[in-house]
Amino acid sequence: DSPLTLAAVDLGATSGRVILGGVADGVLRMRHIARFPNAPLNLTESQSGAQVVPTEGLYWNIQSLFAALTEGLREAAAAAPGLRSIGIDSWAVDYGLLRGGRLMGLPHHYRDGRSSRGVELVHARIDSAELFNRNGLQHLDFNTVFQLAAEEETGFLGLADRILLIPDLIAYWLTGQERSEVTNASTTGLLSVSDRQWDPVVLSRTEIPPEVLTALVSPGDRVGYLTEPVAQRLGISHAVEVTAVGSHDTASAVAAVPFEGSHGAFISSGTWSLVGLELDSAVLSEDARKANFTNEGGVDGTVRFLKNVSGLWLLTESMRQWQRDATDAERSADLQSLLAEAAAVTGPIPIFDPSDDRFIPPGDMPQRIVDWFSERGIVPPRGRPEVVRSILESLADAYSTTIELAEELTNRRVDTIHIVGGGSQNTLLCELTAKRSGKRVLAGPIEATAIGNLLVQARAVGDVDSRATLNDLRAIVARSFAVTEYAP
Ligand code: LFR
Repeated sequence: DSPLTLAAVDLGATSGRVILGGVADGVLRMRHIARFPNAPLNLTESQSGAQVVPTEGLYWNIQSLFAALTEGLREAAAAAPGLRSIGIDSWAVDYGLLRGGRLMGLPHHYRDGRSSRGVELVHARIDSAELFNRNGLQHLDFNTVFQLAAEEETGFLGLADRILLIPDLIAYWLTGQERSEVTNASTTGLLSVSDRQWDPVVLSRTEIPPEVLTALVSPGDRVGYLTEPVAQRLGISHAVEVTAVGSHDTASAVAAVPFEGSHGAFISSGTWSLVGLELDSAVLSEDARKANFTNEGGVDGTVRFLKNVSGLWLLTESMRQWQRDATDAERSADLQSLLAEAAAVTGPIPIFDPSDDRFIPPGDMPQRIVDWFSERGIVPPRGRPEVVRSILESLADAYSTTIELAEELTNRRVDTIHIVGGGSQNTLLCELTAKRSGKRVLAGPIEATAIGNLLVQARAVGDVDSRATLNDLRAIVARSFAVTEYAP
């Protein structure tokens, strides 16, 4: 029985969780402590009529998230008297603006529409080819650099003296220390892909004052200890540190992919599907830029060469719409039975591009999918099971073409696709991926993000040898969790 000495706080776009973990005899054990919803605030929806108000927009309810995660940590501390370390990860790119140590307002949600204005402003100062050469990132309207440009125009950025990405903001509230964890910082667009330091050229061209950014830390570094008042609130009377992990959830998830050799690709499948390869160095070719591949920073200096393909968001957002439309009798219809019906659909199913920009904002996904087909003169799927089937076929198709592209762009051969995260539980999605790609799929672990978070902490505090490589950590994953194989 291994003592549970580590806590992972993992915040996803639809829910957050606190999980305890401990490594003994080369095996990771985990205990789920708390799970809580993450419901964004749509302040536009709550306004009446067409009146435009300054608060319009989509935001994260950061206060309620912080309350829920600290309550989870209090329960974790009670269940694990030997708790030594806490690691925090979340989705990427979003941030809080602070002045004098105080948060200036709710952090915007990356699905808020304002960033397209920021794209225009940034591209007027630095074109997309030069930006890619400097930061290695795929173009996504919501990359922090574009969000900040939109913020600058409203005068908000000028009032701030600090920018902290979501996990860094939480670490600051827990420890009083302001730091920027490097894997997540690599998604801002402000970090140089060559040395992974804040890029002075991008900063000056976009007129972001360097003083608003904080010192970088790497996964495994100590951020600080819980402050006295926080420790008291959590019922802790000994020193507990916050350890930097791959604070970008995808960095932690990929750290926990149990690759078997050098021919594996990953799909981190949740709200998004992050599809690609782990490399030692960035690919900055013109072909990679045109294909809109990204080079994100990973744990231990690795590079995640990937594309954001949409994900289970299409499914959850469709379910939300169907709930809104449903009569009382239908309201109980659950995802599991719908997936079973989708699996039973026979005959040809049309597929769409799940990465079309129209699917980014919240709203009526089934209608947008129908529109996508109608605009092209293609007969759309009819009825809910067919729509679900079309979503999953489209994702599987996008997975398969993205991996082929990655093979071409890197001149590597992939024989196995690892699917981790919530999507690895979706049997139909895994089967379709194997079928469409013609490659073996290994599904699991589901909680890859929390696992990657915990293993980096385990190495940092010495529960695992401090010289352990990423491969050694992955061997722990393979020993601790089963995977399900799907043949092509
Ligand atoms: C996945 C993820 C992706 C990022 C998107 C927005 O949860 O972190 O990697 O592109 O969310 O932050």
